[in-house]
Amino acid sequence: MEEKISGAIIRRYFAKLEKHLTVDVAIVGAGPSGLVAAHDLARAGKQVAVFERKLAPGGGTWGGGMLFNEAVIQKDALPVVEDFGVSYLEENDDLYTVDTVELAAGLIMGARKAGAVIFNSVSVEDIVFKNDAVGGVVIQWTPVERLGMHVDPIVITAKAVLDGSGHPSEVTSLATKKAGISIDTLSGQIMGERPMWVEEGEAATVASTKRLYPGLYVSGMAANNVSGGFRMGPIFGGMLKSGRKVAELILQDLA
Ligand code: 48F
Repeated sequence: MEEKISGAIIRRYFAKLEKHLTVDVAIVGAGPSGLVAAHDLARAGKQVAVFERKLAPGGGTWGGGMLFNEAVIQKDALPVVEDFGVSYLEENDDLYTVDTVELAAGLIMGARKAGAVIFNSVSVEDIVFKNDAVGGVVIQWTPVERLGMHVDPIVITAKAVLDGSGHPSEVTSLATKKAGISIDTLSGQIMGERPMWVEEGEAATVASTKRLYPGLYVSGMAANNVSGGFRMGPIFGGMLKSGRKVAELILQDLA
């Protein structure tokens, strides 16, 4: 019995990993924008792998505002929430609340059930940059990264890479620093997140969701950081709509 359990885990995991060594879309970060994008892309028939540094996917969803596990969404983001079967309550002024545990669990389940595969505890430490385009991600176990062990990573190739890494926009940072490219922002470089201004930040999150360079896309707080948008705190409509928008952009480009 002991051997059967270990064998089943190893066989299934490595079959899953091998099947995703080359994908249509590699998504870095299982926050709300990355999970919505993963869901929409997988639902449209694309092969999608999500790489999440932490053990638990969900990014900044779980904690609501200051660990009060409720978040606010706007009316125009309700269709996304409904797509995932997450329940909500009406507050006022076209604002609604969601239980963030249900939101995180719902987004993770929705992405999985649509066919996206999530590799948790796996960090993206570099990009593939070939023929003047971003062509994949370089991955490593998070514990190896955290312990600073001298171990070479492995590579996932992809037609499109989505930077859904949140505030630090790690993938775009790698692309500008290591590949030395100029991206689609006013300065051609990462502009840096600005302080809190909810309405502006929410609008900028969606407006800044874009293709930055051939093969490289950005969503969520990473999009805000890259384009110099304001932050917005525990309101999630912009994140959900950003995930939906970037999936549409990638689908158009891969068509
Ligand atoms: O930040 P995060 O939740 O992504 P998001 O979709 O949503 C932002 C909101 O949660 C919240 C907000 C603004 O106030 O509404 O902040 O932009 O999740 C990003 C995920 O990416 C993972 C990280 O652990 C987190 O779960 N991540 C970051 N860098 C890497 C990574 C990396 N190099 N490799 C793998 N995962």
